[in-house]
Amino acid sequence: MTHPVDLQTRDAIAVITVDSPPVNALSQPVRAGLLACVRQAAADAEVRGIVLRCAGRTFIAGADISEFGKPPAEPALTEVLEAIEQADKPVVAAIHGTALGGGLEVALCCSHRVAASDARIGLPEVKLGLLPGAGGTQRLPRVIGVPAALEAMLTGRMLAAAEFAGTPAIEAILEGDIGEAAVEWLARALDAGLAPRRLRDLPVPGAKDLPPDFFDTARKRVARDMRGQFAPRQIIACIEAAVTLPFDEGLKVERDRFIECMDSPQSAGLRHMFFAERQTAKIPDIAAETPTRPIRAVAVIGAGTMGGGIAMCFANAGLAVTLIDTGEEALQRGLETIRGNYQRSAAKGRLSEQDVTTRMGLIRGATQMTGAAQADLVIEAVFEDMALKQKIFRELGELCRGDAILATNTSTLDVDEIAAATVDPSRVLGLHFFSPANVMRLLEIVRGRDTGPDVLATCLRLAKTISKIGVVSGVCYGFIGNRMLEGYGREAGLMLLEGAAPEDIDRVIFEFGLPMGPLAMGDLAGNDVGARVRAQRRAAGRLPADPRYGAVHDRLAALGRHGQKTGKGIYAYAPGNRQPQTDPEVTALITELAADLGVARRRIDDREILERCLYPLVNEGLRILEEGIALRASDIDVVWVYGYGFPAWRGGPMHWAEHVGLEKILDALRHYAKTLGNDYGYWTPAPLLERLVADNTRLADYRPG
Ligand code: 3H9
Repeated sequence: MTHPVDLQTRDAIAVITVDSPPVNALSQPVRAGLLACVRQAAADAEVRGIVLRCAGRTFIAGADISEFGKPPAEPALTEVLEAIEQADKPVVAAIHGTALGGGLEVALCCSHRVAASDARIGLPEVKLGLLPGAGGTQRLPRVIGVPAALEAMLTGRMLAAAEFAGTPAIEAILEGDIGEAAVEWLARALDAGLAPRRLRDLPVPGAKDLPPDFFDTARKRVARDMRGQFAPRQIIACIEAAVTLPFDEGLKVERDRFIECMDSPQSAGLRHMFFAERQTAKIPDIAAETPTRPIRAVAVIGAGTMGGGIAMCFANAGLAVTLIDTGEEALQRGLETIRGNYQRSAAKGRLSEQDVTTRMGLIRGATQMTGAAQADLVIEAVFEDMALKQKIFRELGELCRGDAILATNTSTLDVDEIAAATVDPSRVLGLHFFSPANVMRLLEIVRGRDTGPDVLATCLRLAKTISKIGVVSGVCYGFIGNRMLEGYGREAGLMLLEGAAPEDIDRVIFEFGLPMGPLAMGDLAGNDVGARVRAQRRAAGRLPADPRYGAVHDRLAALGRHGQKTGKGIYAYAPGNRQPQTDPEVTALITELAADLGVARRRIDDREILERCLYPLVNEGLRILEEGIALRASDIDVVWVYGYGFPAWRGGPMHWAEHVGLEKILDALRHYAKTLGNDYGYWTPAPLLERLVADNTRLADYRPG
């Protein structure tokens, strides 16, 4: 196709077709084509009405996001919209697939809209740190009312077009080919005297009946639920303008606020994440057409919290799962926990009783490993013990079908060592789920030395099937995410000894945008867990010989202060209350420990807290990148946003680092090496950081050799 927009006229109806795969985004050629075709059809005296349709899988899915941040190219979308809205004959948008963002805004400028029964509409700009900038904030409230429009724009959620059938939003739901059906609908409507109608001329329904504090309440809600985000507040302001100002003035408010959003670092971060998420499945040495193995039946070994959560992921996607635990009691407990989780979701209205029955019906329990014999994929989720895992893999290698994929959910052990227990290590890899496995979107897919390309490709596809974002990691201790967590946790502990209050460390990280700080997170995960891992690593000679390393948390664990589960950790917790309370006992304990270790205490300001928590994390990310453990910086960002709650609007730690400035980070590492000492290499810059700064190269452009 040379032109992405085509015009054909038949029986006095002009059909304009946008054909710009994959999603008919409003790129410059599409805008130019639309403008030319609309003008031509509008000026043609023979044409009674116009149908605007799209070829391929969807109606226009929005502005072309890859053009954002570049110099604007003519024609502007507003010019196209004006031509559509000002046509003196009816223009019908024929919607199939998803009409999103600028795509829906185009449809709202048409005089009428019809849709296929499964079509969806939405204004998802907020997910890109933007607001609908082509009239959506002014037109949508005029057709679906203020509360529904506000909800749609703040959540960015897609709505079923059928929900609005028979309203000015969607005049009719049509069966069959939507383009053909729309032409017939328009011909009949024209015969019945259909005239163009502009949504801009409609009043905002129910505007007078809104409670006086409607917008203030919305502002309070976004301050709480969308903490730190810029675009939601701007969206509210625009909708308020739709209610209080004439249409054209409202449009002007929208334009100004849209530009502010577009220029914000938050939108840059979220746009980066949009493409980052879609990059993760692209593996340079694995062709897109690599054959994948069918996965219909899955076996999960270990019915603990992790195994149960993993089983739920597959049942939720409609796959049969065998949950295996050699202890009958543990198995029954695991199955009951799963049922309880589903029932809680049903009680909240998120699942129907039928869903609960269907999903539980897909999960079968077994106490023998032979339960895995027919599985296409087996995931081992027993506790972190190399000998135990090797034994399981040896057994699986013998009893499973030759083409079955064998995966370990280990978060710390060497996947290659586990794979070596089987005859065919090419079918082994790591599938590292994050807790709670049925909720967290991240799946680290650990590629072993011998993992087969089709095995990897199958698991990347599978991640999509179970609604996860799969990120490929090489083999190393902690893989991408937990390896980077190490320095973050280490510095939090050291700063406690040096004089920072726990609540200050957690506040700084919370204010930065993470859901909680490192100390509150430790209390949630259990300080005993970390202490056990440290003890093992220390025994294996894998920890720095630094007596301060993990000292505070080891002491807490030794005192039984395991965190929320024991009511005491770094903080104290009142029974039944997760709100952390400062505990003077802990303050005394830390002060005493610091004295024992000879650590001088001082005041540590917020800036130092932030830098010491996050710069080591970034520095480790650069090592991970240089070693080829991560394929690209943006994969690391995806891991941290979806696995650890790093704010998406900061674009993940690596994008954020670039925003801060790599040179500034390098200077800070050198500064801390000097002021805090660098006996254990904590502040040694990653060689890649030094090179990128010396060569003035962007991290986003770096690919491991
Ligand atoms: C906007 O409209 C602003 C206006 O209000 C104001 C302007 C003045 N642009 O997701 P998929 C690519 S803001 C460029 O895997 P699916 C995507 O990168 C926009 N590219 O498919 C991928 O490329 P690749 C508001 C886009 O079937 C390929 O298409 N609209 C765009 O799972 C397939 O994408 C949105 O935010 C785009 N707009 O889901 C909608 N969209 O193959 C964003 C997609 O090279 N898009 N691509 O990796 C979506 O939500 C999903 O893509 C969609 C399809 C649901 C449409």
